[in-house]
Amino acid sequence: MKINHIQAIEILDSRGNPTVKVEMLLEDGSFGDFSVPSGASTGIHEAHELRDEDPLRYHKKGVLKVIENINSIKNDLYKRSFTQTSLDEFLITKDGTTNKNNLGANAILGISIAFAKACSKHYNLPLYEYLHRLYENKGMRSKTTLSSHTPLLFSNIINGGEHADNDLMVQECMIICNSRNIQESVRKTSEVYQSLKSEIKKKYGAGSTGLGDEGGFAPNVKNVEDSFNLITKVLKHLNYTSNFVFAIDAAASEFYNEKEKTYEIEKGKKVKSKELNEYYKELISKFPLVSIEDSFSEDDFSGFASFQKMISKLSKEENPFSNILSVGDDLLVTNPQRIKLGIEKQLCNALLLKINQIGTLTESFKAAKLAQEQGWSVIVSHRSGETIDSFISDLAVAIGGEIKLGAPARGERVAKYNRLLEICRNFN
Ligand code: 2PG
Ligand code: MG
Repeated sequence: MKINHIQAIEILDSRGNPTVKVEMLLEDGSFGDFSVPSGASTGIHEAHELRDEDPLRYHKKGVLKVIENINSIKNDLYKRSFTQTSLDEFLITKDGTTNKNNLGANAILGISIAFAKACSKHYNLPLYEYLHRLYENKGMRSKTTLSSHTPLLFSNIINGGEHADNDLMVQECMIICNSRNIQESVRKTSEVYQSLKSEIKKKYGAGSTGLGDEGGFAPNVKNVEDSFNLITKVLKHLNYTSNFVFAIDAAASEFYNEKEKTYEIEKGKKVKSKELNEYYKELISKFPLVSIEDSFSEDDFSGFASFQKMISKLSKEENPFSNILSVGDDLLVTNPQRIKLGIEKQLCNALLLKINQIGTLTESFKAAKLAQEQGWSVIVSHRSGETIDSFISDLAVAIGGEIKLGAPARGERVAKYNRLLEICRNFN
């Protein structure tokens, strides 16, 4: 496939910070674009997100250098024909560093995903179908092999940590609707979200229903128990107790004190690794909690290993669910090398897949494959700084993964829910 035209522009993300949007035209006129998301609780091993560092623009967050870098390789890109793999390899080689320091992972990802979208147009396939065939190495022109997988929704409805201005140290309190019927899961999740608003107002008073970065509420809850008690009450009221289970993203790197080797799990309450493990064990026994992401700090391998051991040893009474997910986000950073390490050292049993942590579609596919071959779940994820781009919804369907997509509110989050409603409408 030959690229005829590329244009990159600086736009705003959902936090009002600049990010880059890449638009691309192929030789036959097929068009693709992608707006790159951005994290707040980023892992230290993520690929490099390039920023201008110019104090006079956007508080140093401008992305004009990213645009310059894209422009500087445009002519080379126009010269030859590419597949997704050869394009991504070209970009990786052109950058020449292991963490995409030179061009910037944001520059590379913009081109990589805009190309994938344009190719889906070229083959006249829905994006998820195109991605599915690419992932499974199936022919593009063969008879349809429509993938009919509806992801489970990991919906972050109470925000804390780096995403909210409250005292909750754990970053995300999520609910997962256990239905794979998309109309049902979106509706029930939305109903819980709306009822939760009333419940928060009742308990915490006026001014308590403000939102965090991912559209979830950010009331002044002290801890996960407070959050889960609120949600439990709402579920009971709606008669949805059997329709939902819970998940958290501890994002524990953010409350880890390296020097002291302690975790500040609640404001002012610091615990050692062993106690943190006990804390999680207690939460699992008290609530239908089936998934814990980044339970320990990104390089605290012994913490992760002990957590993995703990969940695999839980008795039926302690855990009525067959399998608790230990999800690696900052731990694995969608990087095949880190995933291999995670497998070898048995650090977790699920991958959070964020395309901008690694920077190309090819490497993201490699990460997902590695995890799935291991029998791990793969949860495709948004970032806290998003745009209305809904690529991750197509991606989750294409690879047969689940999806983490924030609350069912605010344009940039709703875009992903709505895209799933479109894609999966005929699946059930
Ligand atoms: C996370 C993400 C998304 P951020 O930690 O999983 O929820 O947050 O994009 O800020 O890293
Ligand atoms: Mg996370």
